[in-house]
Amino acid sequence: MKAESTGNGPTVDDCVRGIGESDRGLLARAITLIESRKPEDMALAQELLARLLPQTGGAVRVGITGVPGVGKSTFIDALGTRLIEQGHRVAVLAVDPSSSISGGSILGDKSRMPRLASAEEAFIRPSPSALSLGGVTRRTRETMLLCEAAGFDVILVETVGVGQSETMVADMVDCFLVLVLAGAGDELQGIKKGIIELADLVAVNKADGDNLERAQLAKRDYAAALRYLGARPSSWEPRVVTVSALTGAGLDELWQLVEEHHRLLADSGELEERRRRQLGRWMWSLIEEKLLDSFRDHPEVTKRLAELERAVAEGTVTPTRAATELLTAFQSAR
Ligand SMILES: Nc1nc2c(ncn2[C@@H]2O[C@H](COP(=O)(O)OP(=O)(O)OP(=O)(O)O)[C@@H](O)[C@H]2O)c(=O)[nH]1
Ligand SMILES: [Mg+2]
Repeated sequence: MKAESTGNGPTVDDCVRGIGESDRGLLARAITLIESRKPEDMALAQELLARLLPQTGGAVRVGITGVPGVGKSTFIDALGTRLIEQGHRVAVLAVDPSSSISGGSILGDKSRMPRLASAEEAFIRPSPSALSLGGVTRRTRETMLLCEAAGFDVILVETVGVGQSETMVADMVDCFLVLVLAGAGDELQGIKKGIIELADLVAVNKADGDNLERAQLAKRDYAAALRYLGARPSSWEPRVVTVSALTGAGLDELWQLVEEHHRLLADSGELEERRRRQLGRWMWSLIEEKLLDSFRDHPEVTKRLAELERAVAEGTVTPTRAATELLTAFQSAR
């Protein structure tokens, strides 16, 4: 892709126009540009984003997490299909830091979302393969903005509990939904890892058939756990519901809660405040990432790093001394 029409790719102008017209092909190519690691592409991507920024921010942004097998793909397919029937346009994005290791994304897998994948009003984008979680989340945030500019009014961001991915997703959405199962173990899932503390909504999935009663009991347990966690800095009280992604039971009620949450936050000014804080943290995480990259790539650092790491592990050099030496080498040779 070129800024001017010197090559065969669409120009930034083409992308701005195409995305404004909800051209899915151009949206996909613009996302590819966002995901590129080539410096010239990155510059074009930033130019494109700057041009589109006034058209962004209009969607309800929902993060969805849950352990493998909880039913995320089934849930997103069922919920997304309903939303489309109600006239929404739904974009599904994924944050999967493991995709860079496995080489392919396990999330945003279109074959597990058959109805949504074939719908004109839906757009599914798997997790970008990038080296770091920071890289994956930056690209997902920017992709979210492109989707909003293309007129998608619901953005669903899916993630699994790998490392910090849940925290990162909670920090890019308006509403964070945790899917859980009834009685999989004694522990309430997500409590120990602090994920439930991030939740605006908890949905006990697979509340169908023989499992219905257990799901209702689990709902009570989670509601009690949320009360136990106490007050948060928000006027919204987190809620627990039971759903069945398979039968569709509870999905309408759940979406009503998402909308209620959004209205409440918008009316109280918390939504704007939340998004502003997210942008500030995002900027800082980019700074940290870039600084760390240039530190690691610095010749003086790479020369000494392995040896100092070994010495620290063996206890012959203190971590403080090693860190100081590396930072001094980094700063002095610029
Ligand atoms: N009974 C029942 N089964 C469900 C429900 N939702 C999902 N399942 C089944 O649970 C299994 C896992 O569902 P997925 O949607 O693939 O789960 P996932 O969370 O996306 O899993 P990963 O992509 O591996 O993280 C599938 O066999 C689904 O058919 C539900 O509400 N009720
Ligand atoms: Mg899945």
